[in-house]
Amino acid sequence: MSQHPSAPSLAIFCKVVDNYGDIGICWRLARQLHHEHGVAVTLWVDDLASYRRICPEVDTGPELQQVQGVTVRLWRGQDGVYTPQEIPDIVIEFFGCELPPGYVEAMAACSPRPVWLNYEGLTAEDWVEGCHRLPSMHPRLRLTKHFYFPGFNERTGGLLHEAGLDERRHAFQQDAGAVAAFLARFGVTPQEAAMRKVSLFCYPDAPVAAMLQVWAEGGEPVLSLVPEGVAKEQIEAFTGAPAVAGASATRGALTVRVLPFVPQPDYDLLLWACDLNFVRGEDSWVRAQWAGRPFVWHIYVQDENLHHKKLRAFLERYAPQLPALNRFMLGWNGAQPVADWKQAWQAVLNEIPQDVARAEEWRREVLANGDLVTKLLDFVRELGQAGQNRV
Ligand code: TRH
Repeated sequence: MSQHPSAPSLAIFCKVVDNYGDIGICWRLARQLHHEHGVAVTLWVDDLASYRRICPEVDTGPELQQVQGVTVRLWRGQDGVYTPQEIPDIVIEFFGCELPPGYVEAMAACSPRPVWLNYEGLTAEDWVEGCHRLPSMHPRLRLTKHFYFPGFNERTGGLLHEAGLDERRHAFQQDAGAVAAFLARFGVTPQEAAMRKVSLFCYPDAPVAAMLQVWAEGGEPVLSLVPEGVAKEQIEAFTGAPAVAGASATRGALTVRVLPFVPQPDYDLLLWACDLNFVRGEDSWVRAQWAGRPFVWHIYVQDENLHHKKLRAFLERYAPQLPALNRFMLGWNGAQPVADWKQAWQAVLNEIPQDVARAEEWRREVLANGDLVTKLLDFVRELGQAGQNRV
């Protein structure tokens, strides 16, 4: 979609703290705002190399470039002088990354002032409902920032979900040839494609070695597809070779294949192609929820085991009727001991039909509240109508 004449301009500031989730989410947000709503988006990113891994069109050199209609600017740091003319109608700071002070000064000098949102991390905890859309006054300047919390129900900001996603997913999953051709790109043979396919994306502390052993000793053939760099030591112990893209090994019933880190749209295809997905962090977790397949979430570790609370909050919503998946996810995250991984996995397998049904039901439930970008733009319009801001 080209830019609509009345569409607002918007900037997203993204600090790539660690891993790929932050830029992964900001890039999705930017694309959808531009492609579906015609918003003129500028994405400020401090780490173009990480961005390039999920979007190979990105050039790691220039200060300024256009990527799929989005203006991408290298965010060099907190210094810099900005003028009010440079400030768009809407400014989104991702995950409390601090905007450059000069930029904030320029925002305050605008008349009318821009809408300023802090896009927060996703959690299923109840407290989010009380904090979503709350204002926070700047201590010194005439500026108000509002908190925007993504979430799973109508009292939160929704989840990123682009138009036509489900149609594309269904078409792909129903086209065995397309699935086989996609997997063949990674060396997956037709025989392997007929096995139970499990993608494996997790943090280093996941009990991967135990799982590999269960699959290898199990009664059914399993193909595990592992992005390069994930569970490196455990994968190398299994394959007996460096865990670089293209490496593979079979032991017992298990074949492991190490995949290259693929561009973001291909990661969706991987989730759609597999029967079960191990995902992590925030963005792959959400994408697994749109894949219509059972998933096991590995949550990012937080101090004082706060992440276990977040995991339980999600499981209470998602899996109250799925005891095996519930127990397995708690065990995978170290939130509950697992006496016997073989038994825990078998219980999940026995529950697969219910897990698949729940995956579809959940997707419908969550999307009934609208998608995040539409809700975010509605909120921006409300703020504009309240007379405090532009738009
Ligand atoms: O990379 P992550 O661990 O990101 C995390 C989370 O965002 C977490 O909230 C944050 O606090 C922490 O980083 C610092 O996992 P996540 O969120 O799943 O992001 C991975 C991104 O990488 C996602 O956009 C999907 C993408 N991806 C690809 O594009 N290709 C691939 O091959 C793979 C494996 C992932």
